[in-house]
Amino acid sequence: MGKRWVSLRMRAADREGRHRSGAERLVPLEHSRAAVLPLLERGWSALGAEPGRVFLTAEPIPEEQIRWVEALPARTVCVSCAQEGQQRAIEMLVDRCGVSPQAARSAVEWMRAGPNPSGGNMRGAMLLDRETGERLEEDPSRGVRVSCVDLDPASRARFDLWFQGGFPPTRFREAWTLAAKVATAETIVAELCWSDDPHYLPGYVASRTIGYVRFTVLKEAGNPFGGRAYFVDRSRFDRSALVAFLERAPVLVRLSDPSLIAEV
Ligand code: PML
Repeated sequence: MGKRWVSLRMRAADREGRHRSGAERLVPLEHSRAAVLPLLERGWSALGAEPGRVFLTAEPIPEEQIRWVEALPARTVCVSCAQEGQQRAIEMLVDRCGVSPQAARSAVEWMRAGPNPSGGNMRGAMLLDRETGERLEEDPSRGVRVSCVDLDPASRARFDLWFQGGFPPTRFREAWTLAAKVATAETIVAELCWSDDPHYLPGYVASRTIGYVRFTVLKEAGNPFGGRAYFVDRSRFDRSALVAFLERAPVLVRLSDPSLIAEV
């Protein structure tokens, strides 16, 4: 029998059930106790003084089910303001990833105004037709939440050694890890993301072809809206298969060569 792994998921929600924070880990069973505490603390700190709940789920995963994928090469592009960052992100989606200008602009508009059609942010990502920009999620107020993914422990150690605990922030590591899983979904041609944290301004465009390209500023300071848009090739799109892969297929990301992250 192979090694035993555990998928850990944390979700914090306010009293009305509105999403406040979420995080994922996929760790060897023997690391699972140590991994739970930071998730719990993160959930509580996202709620602050607000009443709410933190949900923690732990699910055993047999090693045979885990798919290994290579980490994406990552680099940072410096821009001076959100307008420049968004313009350059749109150009990258259009010129390098096969997304139409209309679909790229539509994603930016949704993310600036709050991607949830009922107002505000979503727990998961939007699925957008790469040609028309049409929303393709079954429930557009929930979106699709990528789960069951992590950097494998040896790669995590390599990553930490490379950056020696300094830059870049944890947010980069987590987003870049999720993006590696997303990029292996064949029907997704690209991703656009920035945080819903009003004070965290960087964001990225990612795909199999360009890797993970961070922009130092992709949203206006103080804007509480953000999220993720996955651009989908409609001709090959099977929603249930894609959602099953993103939400449930266990994936470990391997960083074989730290020079992939040398330009972050
Ligand atoms: C998020 O908060 O989930 C989005 C994080 C975007 C990370 C951008 C980066 O620093 O690379």
